[in-house]
Amino acid sequence: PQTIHLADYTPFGWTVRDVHLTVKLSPRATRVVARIHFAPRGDAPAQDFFLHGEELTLLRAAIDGAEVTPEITPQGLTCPVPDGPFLWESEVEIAPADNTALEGLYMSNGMYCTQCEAEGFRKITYYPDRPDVMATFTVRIEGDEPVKLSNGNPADSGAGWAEWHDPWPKPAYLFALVAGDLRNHPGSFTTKSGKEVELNIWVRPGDEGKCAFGMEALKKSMTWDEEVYGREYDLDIFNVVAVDDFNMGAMENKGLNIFNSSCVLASPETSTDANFERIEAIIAHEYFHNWTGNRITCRDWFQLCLKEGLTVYRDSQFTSDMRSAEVKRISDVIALRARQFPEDQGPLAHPVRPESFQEINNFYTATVYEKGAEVIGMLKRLVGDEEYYKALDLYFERHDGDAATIEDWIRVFEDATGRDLSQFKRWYSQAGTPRLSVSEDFSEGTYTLTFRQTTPPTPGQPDKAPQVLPIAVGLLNPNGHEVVPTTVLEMTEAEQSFTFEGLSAKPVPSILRGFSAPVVLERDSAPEERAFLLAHDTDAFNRWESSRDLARDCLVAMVTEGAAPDTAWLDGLERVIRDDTLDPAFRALMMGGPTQSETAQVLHERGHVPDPDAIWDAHESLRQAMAERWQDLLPALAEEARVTEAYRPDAAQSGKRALGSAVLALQTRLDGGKAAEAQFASADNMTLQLSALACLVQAGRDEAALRAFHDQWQDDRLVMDKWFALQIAATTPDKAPERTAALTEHPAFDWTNPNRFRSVLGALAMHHTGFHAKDGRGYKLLADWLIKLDAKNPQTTARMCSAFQTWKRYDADRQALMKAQLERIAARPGLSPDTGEMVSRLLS
Ligand code: B3K
Ligand code: ZN
Repeated sequence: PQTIHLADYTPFGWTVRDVHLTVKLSPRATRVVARIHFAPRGDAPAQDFFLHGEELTLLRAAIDGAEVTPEITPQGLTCPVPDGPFLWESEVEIAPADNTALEGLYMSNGMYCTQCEAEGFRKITYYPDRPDVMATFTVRIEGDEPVKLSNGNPADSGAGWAEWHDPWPKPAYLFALVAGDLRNHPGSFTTKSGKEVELNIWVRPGDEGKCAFGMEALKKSMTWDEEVYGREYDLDIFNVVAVDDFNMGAMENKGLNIFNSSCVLASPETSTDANFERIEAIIAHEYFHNWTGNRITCRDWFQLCLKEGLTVYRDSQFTSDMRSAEVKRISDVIALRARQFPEDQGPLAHPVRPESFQEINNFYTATVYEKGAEVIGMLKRLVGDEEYYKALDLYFERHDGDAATIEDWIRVFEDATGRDLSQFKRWYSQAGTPRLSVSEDFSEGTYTLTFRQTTPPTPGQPDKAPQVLPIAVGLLNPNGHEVVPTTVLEMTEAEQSFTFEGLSAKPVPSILRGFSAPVVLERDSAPEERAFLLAHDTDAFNRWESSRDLARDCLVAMVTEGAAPDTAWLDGLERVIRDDTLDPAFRALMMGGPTQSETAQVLHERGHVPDPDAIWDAHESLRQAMAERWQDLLPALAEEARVTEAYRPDAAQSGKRALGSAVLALQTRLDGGKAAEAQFASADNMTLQLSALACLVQAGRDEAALRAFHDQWQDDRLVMDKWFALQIAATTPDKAPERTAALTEHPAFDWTNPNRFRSVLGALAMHHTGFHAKDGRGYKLLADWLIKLDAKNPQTTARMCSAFQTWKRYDADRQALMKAQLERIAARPGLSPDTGEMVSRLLS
């Protein structure tokens, strides 16, 4: 396999004026006729005319009307071409019904659909399939399917055909086509300049009733982008389609977003509060790409974070505005630590802007997305809100219609703010999570904080330079009053001190408020100080964080020294949980505590080898101690969490239900599942039903409930995904691998459907103790299935290989077992390049 380097970028030698496609649909013999106008561009180095094309049968090719015979390889074709502009015509045949990789044109439940990002268009026709080649597209679809959709505006249609025209030049990865027997949930939106936009959510017959929430989310997103970023929609129509077989969440194709049905379909009976929040965020994310991704796209795939980091940042701002900003920030940091930190600290570590890759699909990672968004957040904190929006205005003005780079992005900020951002730019090129330690000094009214930063080596980057760290700090006096409100310290050196004058007593610092930089903060503060911040900090994030720190210390002591749960921390936590002036969602988060993988990560960071069984035991005894300690408090909290009005998936109600399920989980430890059984029987929404079922599984009292749930929902594929996942996720370690194996034999286990595959094998990978079963049966089971799936769907297989990314953290026996499975995958004849690249990076 070939490695591609950022440093080797060269522009394509031709521009494409326009593309005309005729797609004659047929499951095993779709014909694609392309007519493309090319013109040489003077500013590109001399090169052969090369068009990407994979798995295509070329039937005919012509240049300016004269037949030609190109030279064909598995990657594409070359052909002599005239010196000036010319018309390229080709006709190819493809078989969407045989396309199990779900990339290019494929079929899902009888419906045609496409996924072209990153490099799927080359499986539809011969084309310069690279994001810096932008063109207008006209697409004619021929077929009997009642609904036929493509990008842009509808141009014309007749019996058995429909034509679409997209006036906005775009790269091929944003091309989309959908055809099938679909029903629409219609809507409309008037933009701020008075333009009427037709909106549709297209679904399979029977799913019409699950579209209303997505439609409202879309309208809210359109309004928000106008109000906050001044960005208006730019076509007459915006279509969203739900498909069941999809490799990821959703795709921002111009004017025709395609969604994994799990990321758009919602109803109170079938979706949890968390599903609703995620759907709202993904609808927003894909919509926001219309400006950050589509109108301004990426020059090459190394610049992926240009659109993804920024768009994730924008969707997190949107969710903060729609719901609770504090709760969103805490949830984002939990997710960052769970997904991005392990990546950044293991064999898969790579910069936010990678410098080389074999398969770009392997770089749609938490680092590119979530750390990419953190980088934007830091930039905003450093320059301030006003300058940030000034810079964004300039970005849209200067680069509209461009395929841009991170250099362009940084230059916009430098020009708009007058700052030198050369050191800041390191965030894009240097991989790894910086560690930040801090010491303090107080004398004669002057308080000094001294910070040190180091970043451990990552693959290919042994030496790290200091990063620019915005460190948000506030100071509290010993009475718990804030004496210095949040101030952003700008750290640029490896070691740097900051002073605060005129203090009458030694203050208590609240450091890294709002998690102002994605670092590991190493601070050996006294437990009393953490308890003090838990009680008094005005920054909600750090209030939560101080409790989390105490929880981490407590769990580490329990695992490594057999210590008892820390009662002082539990007392402090109880005061917060009891405080009914605080948002129930925030209190639910406070009750949550670290996951077992997080404890493993913390142990690893502190130089211990994590033992999954010991971690399980420690978590169990801690939860049990909480339940017993709070047994008188739980009924009152349950009462407070009760929602009496009709179900609404908004922040207020979801927060209450989140508190309720945290309480129920503890209560189940005291009553063996009585309360959970009652809730399961009376639940009229999926949030309550599923949280009750989780408790019953946990308590081992699940047979009847699992059967009832199955019988109730067996015809709803998205709910059945939950049924599969939950009984693995919530079970005890000894049962997790067996249950997984048994569920792979279930008649409803359609392993070619990525959602179903993930709901079973993904649930195993996320069951920390179950996956890490000492005899290696968890590892073997996952590897067996990855090998099997790879032959059909390399993208989903490769992505799921990251379950092994922390393998070097564990004891020698487990390491050997995991390594053996990775080697077994690597040795598989015919392994896809996608999975091949992942396992070789994991083993390196
Ligand atoms: N841009 C797509 C992801 C495409 C993934 C290709 N393997 C969805 C998104 O980030 O919005
Ligand atoms: Zn995106």
